Amino acid sequence: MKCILVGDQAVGKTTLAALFQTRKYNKNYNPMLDDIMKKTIKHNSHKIQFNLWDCSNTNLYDLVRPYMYHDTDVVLVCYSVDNKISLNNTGTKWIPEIKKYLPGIPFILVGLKSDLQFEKDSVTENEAKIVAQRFHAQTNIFSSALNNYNINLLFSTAIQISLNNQTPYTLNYLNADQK
Ligand SMILES: Nc1nc2c(ncn2[C@@H]2O[C@H](COP(=O)(O)OP(=O)(O)OP(=O)(O)O)[C@@H](O)[C@H]2O)c(=O)[nH]1
Ligand SMILES: [Mg+2]
Repeated sequence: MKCILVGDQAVGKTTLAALFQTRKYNKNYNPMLDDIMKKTIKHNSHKIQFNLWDCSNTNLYDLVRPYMYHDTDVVLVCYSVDNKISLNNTGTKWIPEIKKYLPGIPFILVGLKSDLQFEKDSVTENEAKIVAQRFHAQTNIFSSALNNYNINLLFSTAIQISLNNQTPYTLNYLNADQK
């Protein structure tokens, strides 16, 4: 099962990925590190590997990034709640890019750093909802790695969407692997 993180620079993707892997907030995490975080989850008594890919946003990577998209089951399109431009860029850059390279693949619109949602000029839940509806996101979730807010909800939703998006063949294969 493959889930990718995309979104503007510094919105908190790597911090989220690190939290997913280690279950604790690490503000010293190396922000340059692109990585694949792996976790085995149980589904109906079968083990499934959930792979979270942290796709770098560096412009240099614009040409190579699409190669990382292959075989994705679900996308987390991220922006930072304290940065309206990053929300705007989901609609102008990130969602069009995944619709181009991953047509029909479901995505969640994710507002990271939700601990900053009451700061001046931050994104409101209503603004996020409008973007999510306009671009047909499966859902939209505010979360904070700092406060560990909605992190479980975010990944359990992503896993559920991935499962629904698996072809029967893949699921059979995974189940057979356990025997
Ligand atoms: N307040 C707050 N800050 C956060 C949170 N998550 C990450 N940050 C901070 O935001 C900054 C950027 O985080 P990264 O995880 O490196 O962001 P990124 O999206 O991976 O950035 P690039 O790899 O450059 O695209 C760091 O200083 C983090 O400590 C959060 O939930 N709340
Ligand atoms: Mg990063």
